[in-house]
Amino acid sequence: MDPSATPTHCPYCALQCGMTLTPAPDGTVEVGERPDFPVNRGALCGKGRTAPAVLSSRVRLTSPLVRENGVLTPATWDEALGRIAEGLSSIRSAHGPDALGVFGGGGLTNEKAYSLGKFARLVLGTSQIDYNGRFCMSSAAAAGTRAFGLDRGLPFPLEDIPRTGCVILVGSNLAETMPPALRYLTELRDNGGTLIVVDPRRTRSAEQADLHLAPRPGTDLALAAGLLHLVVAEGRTDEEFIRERTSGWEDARAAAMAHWPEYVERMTGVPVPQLREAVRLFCEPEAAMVLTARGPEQQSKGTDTVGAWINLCLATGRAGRPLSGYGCLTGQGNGQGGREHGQKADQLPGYRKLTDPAARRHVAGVWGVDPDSLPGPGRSAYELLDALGGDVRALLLMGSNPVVSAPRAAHVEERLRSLDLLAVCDVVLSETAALADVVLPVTQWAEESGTTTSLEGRVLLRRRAITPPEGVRSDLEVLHELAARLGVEKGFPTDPEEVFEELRRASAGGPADYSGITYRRLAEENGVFWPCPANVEDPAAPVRAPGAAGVAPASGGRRPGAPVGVHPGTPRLFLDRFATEDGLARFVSVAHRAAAEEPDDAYPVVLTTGRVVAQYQSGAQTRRVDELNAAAPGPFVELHPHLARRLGAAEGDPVAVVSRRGRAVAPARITPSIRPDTVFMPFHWPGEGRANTLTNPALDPVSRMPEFKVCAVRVEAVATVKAAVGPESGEALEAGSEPAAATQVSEAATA
Ligand SMILES: Nc1nc2c(c(=O)[nH]1)N[C@H]1C(S)=C(S)[C@@H](COP(=O)(O)OP(=O)(O)OC[C@H]3O[C@@H](n4cnc5c(=O)[nH]c(N)nc54)[C@H](O)[C@@H]3O)O[C@H]1N2
Ligand SMILES: Nc1nc2c(c(=O)[nH]1)N[C@H]1C(S)=C(S)[C@@H](COP(=O)(O)OP(=O)(O)OC[C@H]3O[C@@H](n4cnc5c(=O)[nH]c(N)nc54)[C@H](O)[C@@H]3O)O[C@H]1N2
Ligand code: SF4
Ligand SMILES: [Mo]
Repeated sequence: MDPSATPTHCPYCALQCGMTLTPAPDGTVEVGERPDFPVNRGALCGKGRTAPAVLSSRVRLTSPLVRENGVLTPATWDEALGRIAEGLSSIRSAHGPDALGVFGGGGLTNEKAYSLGKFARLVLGTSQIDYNGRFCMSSAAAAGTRAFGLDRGLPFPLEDIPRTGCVILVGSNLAETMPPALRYLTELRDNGGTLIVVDPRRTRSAEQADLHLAPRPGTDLALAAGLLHLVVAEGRTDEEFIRERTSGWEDARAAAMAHWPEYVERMTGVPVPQLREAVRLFCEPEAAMVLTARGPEQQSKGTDTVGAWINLCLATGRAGRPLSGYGCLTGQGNGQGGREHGQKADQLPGYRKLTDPAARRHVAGVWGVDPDSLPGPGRSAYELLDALGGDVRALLLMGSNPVVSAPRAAHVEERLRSLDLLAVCDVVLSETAALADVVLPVTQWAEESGTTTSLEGRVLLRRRAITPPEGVRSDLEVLHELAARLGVEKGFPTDPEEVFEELRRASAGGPADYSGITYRRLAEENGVFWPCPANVEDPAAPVRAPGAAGVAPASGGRRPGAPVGVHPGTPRLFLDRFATEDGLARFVSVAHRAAAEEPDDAYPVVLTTGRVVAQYQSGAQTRRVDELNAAAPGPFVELHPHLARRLGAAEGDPVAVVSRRGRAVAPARITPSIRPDTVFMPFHWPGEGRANTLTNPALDPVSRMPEFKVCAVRVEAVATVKAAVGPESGEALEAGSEPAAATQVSEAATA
């Protein structure tokens, strides 16, 4: 490896591929391979390869901006920070601390997420903090906690996948969303294992499968319960496992038995012989796994749906055993760590509960405050966005672009505009930053150090590789400065390692215990899997951190050469016991229910949404990269040839998709790979093709996840719609409308 190359990790998804960065003489930064990092072994997708393009000051913000006479205008840091601090103070004086909102992101490092949560509760004193992870894997997290007593996306490393017998991949298009990870599925099949993909579309991932089940969106619960019915009917349950390692089977069994194969076929559209074949492939081998992603999770019954898939694993003894188990493929770069350290409405660092008196005492102790001064749980992400301009008057936003990515986005945009103060920290002028009163330009991945926790629960060190441009500051500096201006001089260090040292103490003894992890270790090892408590006496013995019930130790034992007393980290969870009080995994009793919005005469088609390989999330970063725009230039509506024929739409013709919340227009992409009753739109773009103008903010009752994956729409060829379309709810249709004053930015601002 070139000695000037810094080993680090990609800024984007949860795979956190290893890469190196080398500054070139012309000021650009070169990405190199890091074959020593086992997860991707040097492979990168196009987003990772081109990530340095977003470091260029041509596309990013390099000066703070404040709104003057309706226009965002360059300002000094002092003015911009002063404006935010004064705004926050005066709104708090007038309306109380809960009038101040904070919104974070799963892309933020552990250090930033931790500091943001601490800032909200300790400096602002507000309960009103949540983050975009609520839109991501919150249903799987809730279901995992309910069943296993602990949520870590994958309870085993990716390297276990090729060695199991069968994988059911539910609503993940991994071939596009984590391309280097496709290797694990290819190797599985090379080893004689089988792959079942559950997706309403025949995606690139589904093309790899031995069996592709294409249910109607929103019916995964019925599908999973139907498979469990067949498992029972065919006598394929693992009675010993059920008896010794689970509770709640009788009720779950009874609920599943109501899902007769023919009923399930009717609900899901998956033919009975395919259901039987899936059961055979899943049950015949020694070991098997179920992996879910956003397809089944982003539903108003996402938590119960994941619960139904977990039930299937438990009933067949495919959990808490080597090479078997249920896992969720977390999405954002720090989607896992971002949900552990306190930016979620109901959480304290270490994956502790904000309502648990012992957790409050511990964290308040680390922070040096009275536990009673910590506010209680606040609203979930969508509920918080919906409350803006009502009782929440100010919002500090870091690491998300809800104007594009939130459900019912036109309404969210209107709420953001109605705030007394919107302050956004970002690297680029995102669509949300463009609405702000104050924008702060911050450093990003390659310009600062910090840790992330990958989808495997592997804590990683991203290293600073280059010097940031003039004019930008880090998110940690922003929080430090704002805290000081609001009267809290101490407790917000700007050095990430110092923050991490405090995070270690705050997480000690919690479910996500990082206390045994140090920057030094992370620099020497290829990441450390949590839980990793400090001060273990015999690292080979099963370790139970106080409060973290039932966490099995790393199966590999002590790291060679590691000093005695250093915990090796925990690649595999639950092998001895689950993390519940009694050590047993809990079945849930769940039954099929309809989506919040089912098709009817006015809106006869189902819309589902998701991703394409070349764009990332709201596109704030990747839409600024030429190579990625060439590959994925804009939104589209994927529809089946039958539906296209009915509309009279040809490939590339603009089609309008209309829901009760609004209307979006994008070119038709006609393909037999989607169900005829369903259309698909990627959500990466703003403007008239914004998918989230249409989506339904109906929330899951447990996880508060919005129903991004199912809503009812009608689809019309644009030439014929002029007279016909109109929102039934009477809501303003803001898709594509250029908000006159608010998005104006003075020329100098982004130069
Ligand atoms: N290229 C790219 N990669 C990314 C991201 C990105 O934006 N772009 N984002 C990252 C993040 S944060 C995340 S969360 C992950 C998401 O990764 P994935 O979950 O793989 O991505 P999605 O495209 O949202 O959804 C996956 C699949 O769910 C299917 N689906 C839709 N409705 C249903 C349903 O009702 N049931 C089932 N079973 N399937 C359904 C869709 O057809 C789609 O193929 O990707 C990460 N990686
Ligand atoms: N219809 C539909 N909508 C969806 C989904 C879907 O499947 N369908 N998926 C949902 C999911 S899973 C997710 S995760 C969300 C994601 O959607 P968003 O929350 O909008 O995520 P990003 O586009 O990644 O936004 C991150 C923002 O933070 C900025 N940023 C990057 N790094 C930093 C940093 O270090 N500091 C600061 N301050 N800013 C930074 C980026 O420039 C960008 O503007 O979208 C959700 N929305
Ligand atoms: S798969 Fe994810 S982590 Fe890997 S290079 Fe692509 S975006 Fe980056
Ligand atoms: Mo996500």
